[in-house]
Amino acid sequence: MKNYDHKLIEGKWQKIWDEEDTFKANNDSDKPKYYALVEFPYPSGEGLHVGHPRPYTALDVVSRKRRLEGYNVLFPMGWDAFGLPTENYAIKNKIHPKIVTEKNIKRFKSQLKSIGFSFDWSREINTTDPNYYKWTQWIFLKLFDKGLAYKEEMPINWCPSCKIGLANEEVVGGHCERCGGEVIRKVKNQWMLKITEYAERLINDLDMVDYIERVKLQQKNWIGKSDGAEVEFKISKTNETIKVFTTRPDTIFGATYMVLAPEHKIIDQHKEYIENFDEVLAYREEVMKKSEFERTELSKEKTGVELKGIKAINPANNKMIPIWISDYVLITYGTGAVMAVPGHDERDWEFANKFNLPIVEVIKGGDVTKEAYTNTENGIVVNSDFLNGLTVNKAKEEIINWIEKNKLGKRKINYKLRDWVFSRQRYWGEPIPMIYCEDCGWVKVPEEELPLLLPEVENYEPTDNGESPLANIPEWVNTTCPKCGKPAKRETDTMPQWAGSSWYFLRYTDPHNDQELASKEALDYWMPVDWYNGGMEHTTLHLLYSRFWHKFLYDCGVVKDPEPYMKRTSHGMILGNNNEKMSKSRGNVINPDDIVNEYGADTLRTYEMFIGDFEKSVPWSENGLKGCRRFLERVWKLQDIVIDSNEYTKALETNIHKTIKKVSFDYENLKFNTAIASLMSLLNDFNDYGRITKKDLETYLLLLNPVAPHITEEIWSNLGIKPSLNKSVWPKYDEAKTIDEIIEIPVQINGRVRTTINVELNEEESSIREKVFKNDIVVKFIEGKKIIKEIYVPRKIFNIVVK
Ligand code: ANZ
Ligand code: ZN
Repeated sequence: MKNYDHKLIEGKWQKIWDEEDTFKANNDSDKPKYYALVEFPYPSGEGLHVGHPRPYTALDVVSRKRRLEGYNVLFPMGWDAFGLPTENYAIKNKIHPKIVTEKNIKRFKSQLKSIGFSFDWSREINTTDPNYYKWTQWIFLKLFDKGLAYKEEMPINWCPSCKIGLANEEVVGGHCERCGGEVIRKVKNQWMLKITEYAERLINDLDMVDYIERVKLQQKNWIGKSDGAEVEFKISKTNETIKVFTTRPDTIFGATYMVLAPEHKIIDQHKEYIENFDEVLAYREEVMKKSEFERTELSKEKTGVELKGIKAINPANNKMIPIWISDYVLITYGTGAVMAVPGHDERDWEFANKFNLPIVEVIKGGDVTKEAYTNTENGIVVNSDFLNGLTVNKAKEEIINWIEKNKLGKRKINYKLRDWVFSRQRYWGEPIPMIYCEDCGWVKVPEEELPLLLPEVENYEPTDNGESPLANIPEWVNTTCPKCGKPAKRETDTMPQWAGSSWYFLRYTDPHNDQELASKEALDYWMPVDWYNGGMEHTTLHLLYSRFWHKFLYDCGVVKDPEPYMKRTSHGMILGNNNEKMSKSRGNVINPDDIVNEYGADTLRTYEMFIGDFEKSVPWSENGLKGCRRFLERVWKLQDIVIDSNEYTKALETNIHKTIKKVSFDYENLKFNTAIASLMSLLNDFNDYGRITKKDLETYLLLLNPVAPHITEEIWSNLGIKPSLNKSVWPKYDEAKTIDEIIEIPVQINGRVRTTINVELNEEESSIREKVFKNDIVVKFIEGKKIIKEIYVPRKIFNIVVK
């Protein structure tokens, strides 16, 4: 047999698959459907790195297996191509982002093709294609129609020296990524999407889907549901009340002061009563420079200013308590005000300790002079008038009823989730199809005018006052109101990076449709996605945003299911060989092109699946890669010992059936590494045996094919089997034949056989020992005695000596 020439083989099969449309998904098929989805990449200038193929290979394995199992499989690929890096590159090099994107996509595509993924390339999509973003804009208009898109003043990150609004990822430790200057928060009118309206459904419907538990938890934590109450505190001198949100109304008698977010409206509304208003303003100014993350860091030294001249009245005991402002209270959560209970809240305790505010114990069990007593689940209430003696849970119910009866507030559920800021003052994004008219307010661009094309500009930099570069094109900005015909102005903000990826999985079902985002039939047939795999970094935002849009489209009757993805898994990263994240600056990036060239796509694929636990991050190793290449060379050499027989090799029958079972199971359960290990072990068995029947080799090739598709197709065709491997059928195993021969082993205690146990012919000693000591009769005979000796004579007898 000639040598294993990966270049020749891989080029040949990739061409055949292309020409024969082998992986084309059919929208009209009698077969059951299967929709496998991987996150589409952002086509960066750096090209693919070896981290990309890991998830793609995993679902390629699943897709190829499903096709052999008789499914009509949709496994698509596309480009999430709007976004900052391309825009920044365009600014720097004065090249249109469209040209940059085209070039990057071309590179990515040829790289992906060289790895032999079974994508249906006829369904390739690109979020920057007007035929695609027409529908992104269309969904936005639907959201606007339903009152789910609105404009509101929101703070953005602003670099005063670059005069530019920055995305969160451009702010590094509070500083501008470009110039290093301090970034401040600047308030701007922005488009917002009301994702909060879907918060409850986004939690509850997680019960319908099969996501790994950790991902469900991340979704829930991100939404952050809190059960509690809103309570009104009167403010002295004014006729005003301030509402606080608390999850612990049972501790209200311990509320010894109040803390407001420095941005709280009441401060400016009643500045005439605040004696130290200047000090308050100065503090506020300092705070505005900090990110929310910095503000709420637990370990941080507490700061704050008392509002001198006014007090709040605790409605439970009518005591006057001081009002403070501090950065640890956020304006964006709850009501922007808290009743501080230093006895039982850590941050309140630290604050009270620093500023000498009174600390009152209202739950028994800790020592509140030393630290906040927070672990109060089973605590009993004290120092709290009519709540005394109640458990925390009872007290909560009791006090909420009392608050509601006395019209001091109400039961309230709060979510951490905020509405989604859907505006960016940037060029390389979908134009928001809205027009502002002095008379009519915000008016939609008429649907029949979509797509609203991104116009050509000279310069991609945002303007000096932080508007998008679109604001610099008067002939684009100035238009007429679609409602009344008067002069009006277009919105110049564009959509955020997340927009295009919030519905892309729907477009794949019918990517060339120019009448609808996809036909009802196509959506009904393919959706929901059966299996979606993507990065851990996307298990919060992208997953949440796309679930939200899908639920919205469900409410509009566009899709038939409330959830888009039936199953969601996540992969670990591939690290540099020094265990660090691969990055250009660390100089440890491995380019898959080099690997494909030198070792072959099949070796790369096998290694990426064999490298370790799919869900964990693992370092790249050249030796591991070489080991996989040697394995494939040995697979290739099986052709030297093949005998022309349509029978199984009787002596290896159990091993073969066991391997079919294990590989079939492992491919479905993210255990690609152990599947490959068992294929390596079966290969050894054939080599030890000295020959392999054609029948067994066929089975072997089918099992290995999803991981190493080129070499297996080639050997298959060398064997002269018709039709080609990819039109064949996934092997079945016979359960009875997966079980090793069972033998009976006598168990002897102090020289007398007391019982027998059944074990497999090749069962490990440790497992046999376990069985022996679980046996009822053995347990009875050794009870209360000391084991002096145990000897196992393999396949003969198990001896125990006790005293
Ligand atoms: C009194 C109290 C006593 C509280 C106690 C906690 C423990 P989660 O669970 O995250 O919803 N809080 C309310 N609004 C806030 C804001 N805008 N910024 C910072 N903190 C805020 O937390 C709710 C609790 O966080 C609320 O319950 C409030 O403090 C605080 F022993 O009220 B609590
Ligand atoms: Zn008008």
